[in-house]
Amino acid sequence: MAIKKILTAPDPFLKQISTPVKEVTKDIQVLMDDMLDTMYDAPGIGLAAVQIGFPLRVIVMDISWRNEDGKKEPYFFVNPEIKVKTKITSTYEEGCLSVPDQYAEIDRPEECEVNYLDYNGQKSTLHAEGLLATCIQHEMDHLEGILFIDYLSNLKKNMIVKKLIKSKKQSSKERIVA
Ligand code: GNR
Ligand code: NI
Repeated sequence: MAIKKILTAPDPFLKQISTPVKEVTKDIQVLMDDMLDTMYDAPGIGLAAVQIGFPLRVIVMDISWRNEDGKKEPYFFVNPEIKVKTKITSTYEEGCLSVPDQYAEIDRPEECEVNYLDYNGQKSTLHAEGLLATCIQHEMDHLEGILFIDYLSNLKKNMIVKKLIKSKKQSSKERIVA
């Protein structure tokens, strides 16, 4: 169990296409455990392996743990593939741990069906709707090197990227002073 550093835009590492996992080995399970710790600590509701420096097709999610009852319901996805998605879209205000403190409304298919391997390497299918559907599609974009800001106009995207670069410079200065 370990908390890893989350890479942030415009790091070119986040732009790459992640590689399928051959087999869900103990190493992959350890990676998933570390991803979950990192996600809960951040805090976030999803994380793709590439965000902590492993460009593999692995995602963890838990959209329920910040509810009142605080019960954790983690989902693990290895080699996920979207099989069906609805033409009807819904809009959510999205954020991303790799795009800190920036939010934007994004349209995505309202429902989708995903095939994947679970934590134990078993083939599974998930029918997702609402926030779950939005989140899995956001995470699957990470596997293709896509961030939610890529859906915005160039103007909006450039403004966000400039802010991110500025705050990165600022925090590295603070590290030198400290
Ligand atoms: O924590 C997160 N919240 C979120 C909110 C709306 C849509 C998508 C997300 S995913 C994000 C965590 C993250 O960056 N995962 O890649
Ligand atoms: Ni993200």
